[in-house]
Amino acid sequence: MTLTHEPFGTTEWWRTAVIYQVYPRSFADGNGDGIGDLPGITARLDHLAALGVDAVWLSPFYRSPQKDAGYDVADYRDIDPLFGTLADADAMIARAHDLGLRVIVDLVPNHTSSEHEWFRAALAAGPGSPERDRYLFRDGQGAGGELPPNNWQSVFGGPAWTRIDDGQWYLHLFDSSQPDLDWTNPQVRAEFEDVLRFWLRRGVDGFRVDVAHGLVKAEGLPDWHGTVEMAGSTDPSTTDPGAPEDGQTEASTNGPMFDQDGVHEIYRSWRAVLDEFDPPGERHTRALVAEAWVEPLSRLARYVRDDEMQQAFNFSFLTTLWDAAAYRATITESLRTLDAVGAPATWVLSNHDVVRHPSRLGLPVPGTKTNGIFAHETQPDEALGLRRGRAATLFMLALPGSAYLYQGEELGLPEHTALPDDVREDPAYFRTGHAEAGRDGCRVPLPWAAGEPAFGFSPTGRTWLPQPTSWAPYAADAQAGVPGSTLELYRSALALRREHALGAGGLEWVAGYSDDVVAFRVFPADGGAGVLVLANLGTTAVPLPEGADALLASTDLPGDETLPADVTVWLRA
Ligand code: TEU
Ligand code: CA
Repeated sequence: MTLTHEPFGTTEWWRTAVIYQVYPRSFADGNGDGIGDLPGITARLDHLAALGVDAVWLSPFYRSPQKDAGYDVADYRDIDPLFGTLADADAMIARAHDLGLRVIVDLVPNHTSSEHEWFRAALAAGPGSPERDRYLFRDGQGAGGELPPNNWQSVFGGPAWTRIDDGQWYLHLFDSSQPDLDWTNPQVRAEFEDVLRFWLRRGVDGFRVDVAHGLVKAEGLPDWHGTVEMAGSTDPSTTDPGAPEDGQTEASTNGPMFDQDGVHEIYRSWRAVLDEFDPPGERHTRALVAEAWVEPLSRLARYVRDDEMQQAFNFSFLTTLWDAAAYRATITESLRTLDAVGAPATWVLSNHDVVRHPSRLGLPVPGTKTNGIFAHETQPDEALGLRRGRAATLFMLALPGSAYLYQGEELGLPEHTALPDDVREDPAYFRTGHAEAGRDGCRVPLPWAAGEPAFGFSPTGRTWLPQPTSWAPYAADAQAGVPGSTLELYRSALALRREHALGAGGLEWVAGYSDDVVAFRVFPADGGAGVLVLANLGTTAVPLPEGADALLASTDLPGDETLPADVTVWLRA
């Protein structure tokens, strides 16, 4: 047995929190226009309290032309009319706090919308102006400047530069409607510190920082011959055959536009801003969470040093393939590198940018294909994927640290893999020339009530993306109180996690099981025995320990003292 991680005990809330991601346009529609909104969220927050999560993170609800579903912000201090008003945001935050839920909002500092007043002013003011210096405008190459300033590609496909009428080009790592800011400009730094204070004054408990690894670009914007893409690359057919066998793939995130040392100074200054809001005698009550697709984990750990952010999403865990040895390696490495800087590990399987994990795990090579699935491609096995998805979630929720859930995963929702192409909205689908399906399939409005129009998402039955007709059995009201349903599995797991203080626990690997079994014991700081977790990622059943006392299993156990394939069990240790 190897002790991998000492218990932390319970200190700051974010060290152990289960954080539920709300994607506002698809959570619940209050006014019937087919798009989710803040009143819809507020009305359904009791579902999250009953689920047993500690906090919610909301994807952007700011004023935006919605070219990238709100990750293109035109005004960081206002709510888009699609989602409601500032008063609706205040009411949502107050209701969440009444229910004991903390609130994390999304901050998008790498780029603004092209409709932001700064970008409009930059276009109007012309080359060489201070207005242009808040963004990355450059002259082109070639005799007439007709070639882009460098060879960078957008993460969504196509060139990362767009030329404007007076001949200059501007950089956009994402869509052309998302011009990158120049973070060497002090005005940009001051503006975002002020935006942080604006939301802290409204009572938010933290920020999820979008593209946290992208703000600073290498001096001189040098050419680069690597590839950038959404969610890294986990499809073995497109990865380097010499890539390590631990399930981690060659980083696609190490170019001159990502993970530059200069970003850390920015986060130190933000940490100081958040600290202004700590009540006397308390420390780090507000949290910063890095969305940084950075590998290896030792580079990611730099974002969560004590004077920077509190957490970083663990995308190495999300992209680990369905393989016990790969999971052991990722979990060990995550705990080791994050312990070294005093930060909690985080765990995540799904979000609004990747194919939902039950669908990924139902593919012939389980865990691949993060970037969308078309109807004409190999389809996931829905039942097998759900069985594995539940098993994956159950071992994730036992791990020490903080875990993220993406809305709808508590219902076991699959990806919508049969969306007609003419309803797609993700710019990644368009900018890759339709080569990638993109992210719409994980963003379909939630089913709340099996018998109602739009499965209860909207009072009028309208939905901005169509829901599969097969979703009735996934509706929240069809699962609530039903033993064995995915919703009840999540509720039970979260209740037991709290009861046994698993998030604050230590972890040791347990020997004596087949290599295909992820076997570990998690134990509380107070020295209690804790919980033995066994996840069978192999193809045949394995014997359970003698006298095993099951607290919870991801699928009903057969009762013959075995753990079937693709099932996780929590046993009293
Ligand atoms: O996604 C960030 C993102 O796509 C990159 O981190 C990328 O995967 C990586 O750098 C590739 O190496 C965020 C949001 O989650 C997403 O919804 C937005 O579309 C995007 O930023 C732009 O704001
Ligand atoms: Ca609405």
